[in-house]
Amino acid sequence: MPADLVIVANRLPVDRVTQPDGTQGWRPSPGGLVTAIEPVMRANDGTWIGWPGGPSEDADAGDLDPFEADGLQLVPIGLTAEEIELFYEGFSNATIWPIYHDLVAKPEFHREWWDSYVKVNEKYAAKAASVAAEGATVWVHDYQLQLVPQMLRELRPDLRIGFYLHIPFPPAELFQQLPWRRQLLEGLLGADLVGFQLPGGAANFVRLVRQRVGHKTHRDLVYLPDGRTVRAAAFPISIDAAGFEALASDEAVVARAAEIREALGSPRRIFLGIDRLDYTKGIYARLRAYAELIETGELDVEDAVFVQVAVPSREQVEQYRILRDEIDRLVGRINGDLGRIGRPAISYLHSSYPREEMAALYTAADVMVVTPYRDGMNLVAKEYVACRTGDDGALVLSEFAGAADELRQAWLVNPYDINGMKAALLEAYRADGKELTRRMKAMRRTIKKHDVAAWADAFMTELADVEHSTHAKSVR
Ligand code: GDG
Repeated sequence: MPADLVIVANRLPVDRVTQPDGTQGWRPSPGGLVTAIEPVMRANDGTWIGWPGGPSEDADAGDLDPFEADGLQLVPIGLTAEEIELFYEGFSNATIWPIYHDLVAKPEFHREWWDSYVKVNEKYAAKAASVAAEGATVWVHDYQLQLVPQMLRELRPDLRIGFYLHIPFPPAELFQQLPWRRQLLEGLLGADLVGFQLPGGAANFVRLVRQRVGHKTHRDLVYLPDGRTVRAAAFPISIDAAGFEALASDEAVVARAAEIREALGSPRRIFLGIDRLDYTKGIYARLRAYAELIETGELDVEDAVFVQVAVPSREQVEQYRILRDEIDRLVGRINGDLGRIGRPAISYLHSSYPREEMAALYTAADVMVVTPYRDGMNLVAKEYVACRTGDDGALVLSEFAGAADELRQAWLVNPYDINGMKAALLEAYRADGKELTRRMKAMRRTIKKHDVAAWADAFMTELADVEHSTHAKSVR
């Protein structure tokens, strides 16, 4: 059944799981992208192409058939163990990810990783070409699939192609380290519309295209020699604000929030961090800053506790294993040195949770601490705000998260500045009710207005218009 809307993303919105009886089943998978796209898919009866997780014996054997899960049309792409290692863990997560996040970790460059990236991108493009109806709209997502727009355009010039990057797009100074910089730019230029989280990312892209590929550009437009125009613009992603608010108002969630506070020993203040266990998220420095406040007596373990949820992520990538060990050691040391019986300084959870539990944690937390070194947006910060139905609670937010552009009333911090973070944590801890309400009310207004539906609408509307304006331009 050819589809009029095709979403192409690295992952499907479900994970493949082997059930106790040995049969294969599917389970919804969490994550920023899934949270954001699912409503768009449902509203447009779309088809979603992606990898279901786990290795396939022979990825070309067509062992994976399209299926329907929870009312969504899903088309799985199989990846072999080797492709997972080279394309996914390698090029996507150990080359692109660190370069696009300010070199927070050192990127590795390997030609065989790149070769696999090209091959796997071809696979996604071929699949998209085979399921898209004549003249359909295809929306390609994220850094794992930057070559797909161009590959797909070659196969299917009739399609309208959009691309959205969920992570930052780096300045030229960093991007040009990539041995394959030109191919990546040309891959993205296959799209009619390239979307970024922030205007800065779009500007970086346009500047690089001008410098490295030599195309003419004007503001957010790139003029290609074949007469096509590509638009690069910012579409800050958001959350289902009403959905989170409803969840946070649910009786069971409210009761669970009270239970969490009690289980923590009913402290006066609960600090909370929720992140994928990723070196970009600044978990280590944040916990150190908090521990120093306890050491100096500015905070007391009898009054306050820091709950840090670290969601397991990319566990096969070496830098992620190292990070996990470092944080394990740090938490052990902090609690060993500063905790008392039944009163740890940090309550550390290396696990993922259902949405209801996330909402209960957001509801229980007095100070939400989100301090990435670099983050495309950060949905956790927005989810916290959405859950604060009483207009209370403090958000401490890194200036380097995309969310800081909108959530101006947060306590904004430089995550590299430990003393600055300590000061902000204390201020947030000590803030009076009036101050909290003033800030939270303003932030809640922002996210209610700019929710995920508005984000998707803006992108889809722009994508629908782009061809039109392209035509108008080339005719003129
Ligand atoms: C990338 C960009 C950008 C997390 N753990 C659980 C869980 N989650 C959900 C959160 C939130 C999402 O996953 C995480 O999104 P973030 O934005 O915080 O971070 P990334 O995963 O790095 O996402 C980021 C995003 O894409 C979207 O464009 O904002 O900058 O890096 O929604 O709630 N959900 C559940 N259980 C968990 O344990 N149910």
